[in-house]
Formats: sequence, structure tokens, C-alpha cells
Amino acid sequence: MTRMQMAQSRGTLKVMVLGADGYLGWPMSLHLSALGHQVTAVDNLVRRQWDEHGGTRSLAPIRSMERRVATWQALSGRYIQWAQADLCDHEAVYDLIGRHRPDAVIHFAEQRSAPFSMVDREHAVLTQMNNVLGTLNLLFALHELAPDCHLVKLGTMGEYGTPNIDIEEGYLEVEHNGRRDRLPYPKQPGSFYHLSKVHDSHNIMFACRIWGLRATDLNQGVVYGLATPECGRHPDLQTRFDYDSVWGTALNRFCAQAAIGEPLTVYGKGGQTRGYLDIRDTLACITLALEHPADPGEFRVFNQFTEQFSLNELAEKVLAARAKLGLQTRVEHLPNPRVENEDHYYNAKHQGLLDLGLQPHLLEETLLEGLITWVEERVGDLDPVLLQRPSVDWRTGGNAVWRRYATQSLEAPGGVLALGEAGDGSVEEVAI
Ligand code: NAD
Ligand code: USQ
Repeated sequence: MTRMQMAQSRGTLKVMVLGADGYLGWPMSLHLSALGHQVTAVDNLVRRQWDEHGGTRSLAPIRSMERRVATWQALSGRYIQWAQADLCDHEAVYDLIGRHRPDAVIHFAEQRSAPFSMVDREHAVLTQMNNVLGTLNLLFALHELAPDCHLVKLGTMGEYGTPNIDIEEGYLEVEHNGRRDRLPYPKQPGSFYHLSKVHDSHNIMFACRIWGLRATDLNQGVVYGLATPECGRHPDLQTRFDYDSVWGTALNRFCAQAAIGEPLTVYGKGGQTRGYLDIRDTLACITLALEHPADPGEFRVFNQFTEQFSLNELAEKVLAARAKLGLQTRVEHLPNPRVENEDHYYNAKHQGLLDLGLQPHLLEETLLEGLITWVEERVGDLDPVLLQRPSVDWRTGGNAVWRRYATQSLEAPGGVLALGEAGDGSVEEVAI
């Protein structure tokens, strides 16, 4: 029996959540803990530094990890082990994997903003080094110390771009000069951030092939919502809500703009179509992937979203929800700061997780009304400048709005920009 089979027969997994201080990693840690799994929550807190660097912040106040974990323990009686460590510090990664020998690792720990990666050379380099090298360190640690561990990696639907054919789940059956093969689906990502995810996918696929690692790559669409059952139990357990043009997704921004009666900032024509899912479905999809692990040597790919919408459709939905609350606003089509198709074919498959049993929560007006009202209640904490104009242009980088808010220094994570120097291998584990 492998360690994974033993863990499955116990019904309790040792799960390490990387990026546990983030929008998705924190609710995921709580959810798995509530299900009775043994959770180690890992983060280097760099996202809090990037917020300081860019003058941005979550509209929901985010407590320290120590306080979040302590509140969860007081409320639920369940213990989450919190560890501060940087994935770019290979000694810290080896130490964590070697000591905990997890049955599964869920990897959220990356720089996840497309605009942030497009500010200038420094931000592009930081993004790709942080994401690609962090994942590479993890792959080597798993190979050497926990080869049966199931790696669940968060990728993104944006890896595919917007091709003029249907998007399959990871692979494409191709016939060429009379021969057939099943090949990785062609990738045409739209930012240096999205490219980092493509590089990760290739590295993970290669590691599965040569070392027999088992991995699930989840090409996730844009996530919305805040209300998970566990986060809703106490204000200390709240996850983040970003609304600025660097970290805030279009839907979050539209809800915040609607809350203060500002026009909704649709970039360009608004035909840009993406996959979307409720945060509760993110938790459900990842739980399903954990319960049905990839086989040794398998690089399994799921497209993780439940519905697709164009920006114009999303804006219409927000306007309708706003009107129901008794106020009007309007759409303003801004010159598009990104280089992307604004009017295109989009049909992405997403059958794999449904086959495993996913029961989607679809985007309803009530959820949008709830989000708009939630922002309205915090309107005093909202910075209207961050809500309006985009601060990064794909052609020219960070603009005057970016420069007005950004501080000069951009701290290199874990010594990663100085390639020869590793971090100090430190893992700070806090016993509560
Ligand atoms: P987030 O920025 O809120 O959280 C990421 C966390 O990872 C942060 O807490 C950060 O401090 C941590 N981190 C980054 N680099 C690290 C490193 N080197 N070592 C240790 N910790 C590190 O992002 P999120 O919205 O929660 O996204 C999580 C993951 O899901 C990302 O990989 C993102 O690409 C992917 N994803 C997110 C969405 C979405 O809509 N939010 C959609 C598709 C995919
Ligand atoms: N957009 C607007 N107005 C705005 C903000 C964005 O029209 O005020 C447009 C963008 O131009 C783009 C679309 O909305 O066409 C989506 O942008 P977004 O900021 O909502 O999302 P994106 O940059 O794609 O990134 C987010 C997450 C990222 C994740 C990705 C999933 O930040 O971590 O990987 O969604 S996906 O889009 O499927 O690749």
C-alpha cells in the first residue's frame, strides 16, 4: 500500500496548503480543516509586502495568520499548523516537505496579478522567478522526499488565450500528415504572469514523466465571492477583497464601482470572454481533486470554472443587481490598457470536475446584490482613485497612477533575484 492509499483508507489526509494567507489559500485551509484533514498552512506573507509596494489593500481587513489560526481553533477546536516560509528558498521547502511528508500539497503560492507582471522589467522578472523557481523547488523536494505526494497546482484558464477553436482540457488530439497524437493544448497566454503558469505546467508535466510524480493542474477561471461557510463564522476569518486595477478582478471592480455609483470600467469593446466560478466551487473542485488523486506519473489537467461570460454580460448583470437595490449607474468603455482580443470565439470544455461530482453554484443576482451591499457598508475605507483608471498598460508599463502609489523599493523574495544566494532556509512554525 502506498502512503497515499493508506491516507485514503484513513479518510484523513495530511495536506500542505502553500499560499495560505491569500484570497483562496486561507478559505481552502479552513475548509480542509473543517473536513477533518490535517492542515499545514504555509506562506511567506509577500503579498502583504506587494500591497504596500503598490499602495493597494484588501477592502476586508485581513488579520495576521497567527490570529486567524487561533480564532479558528477557538471556534472549531481544530488545529491548523501555520508555517512562514518562502518557496524560493529551497532549503525551507526541503525542510517543510521532509518534516511533514504530506499526502497532498495544494500550491497557490504565486504572484497572481497580470497587471503587476506588466509594470516593467523588474516586475516581470520577479513574477516569473517567484512562480517558476518556487514551483521547481517544490518539484525537486517532492521527488526527493515525498514522491507519492499528490501535487494540486493552481494554473489558470488564461494559459490557453482565446484561440478560434474549442479549448480542451489540457490536451488536444491532433492529426498531422496522416499520423495522430494527443499533445498538450497550444498555449497563447496574455501576460508575463499567465506565461509563468505555462512554464509551470511544462515543468510539472516533465517531472511527472521523468520521476513518476502525480499532479493535477487546475486551469482555473476568474474566482468571485467571499462567502464560504468557514470564513463567515467570524470577522477574523474573512478572506481578502481586492478592487484596485492591479489586483482586483473586473467583477470585483464592477461591484465596487456600482456600490459608489461610479461607471463600470469595461476595457475596450467588452467582448472579452472568460470562465468564472464561485469561491465555494473552488473549494469543492480542489477537494474533489484531493479525493480522486492523479495516478503516479500522471499529469492530469482540469479546466476549473462553471460558466463563461463576456465583460459586457458581466457589466449588465452588475447594472441589473444595482438597479434592484434602487440605484442606477452606467458602463464606460475605456481604451483597453491590455493587448487582447476584444471580440472572439470562446468555448472552453470543463467536464472533468463535473464528472467527479461538482455541483456548481451559478452566478446569481442575489450574490451580486450581496457583494455590492457588502462594499457599500465599507465605503469609507474605499479609495476611489484605485477604483477608476487602470494603472498599468501592456505597451508602456506602469503609468502616472501607478507611480503615484508605488514605493520605489521592490524587495526580492527569498533572495531570488540574486540567483546564487539562497534564503537562510528558515521556516518559522508557530505553535498555538
Ligand atoms: P493571492 O495573491 O491572494 O494569494 C497568493 C499567496 O501566495 C499570497 O498570500 C502570497 O503571500 C503567497 N506567495 C506568493 N509567492 C510566494 C512564495 N514564493 N512563497 C510562499 N508564499 C508565496 O492569490 P489568490 O487569488 O489566492 O490566487 C491563488 C492562486 O490561484 C494563484 O496561483 C493564482 O494564480 C491562482 N488563480 C487565482 C484566480 C483568482 O481569480 N483569484 C484565478 C485563477 C487562478
Ligand atoms: N477588465 C476590464 N475592466 C477592469 C478590469 C479588467 O474590462 O476594470 C478586463 C481585462 O481587460 C480582461 C478581463 O477583464 O479582459 C479579465 O481581467 P481580470 O482582471 O478580471 O482577470 P485576469 O487579469 O485575467 O486575472 C484574474 C486573476 C488571475 C487569474 C485569472 C484567471 O487575477 O490570478 O489567473 O483571473 S483567467 O482570466 O481565467 O486567466
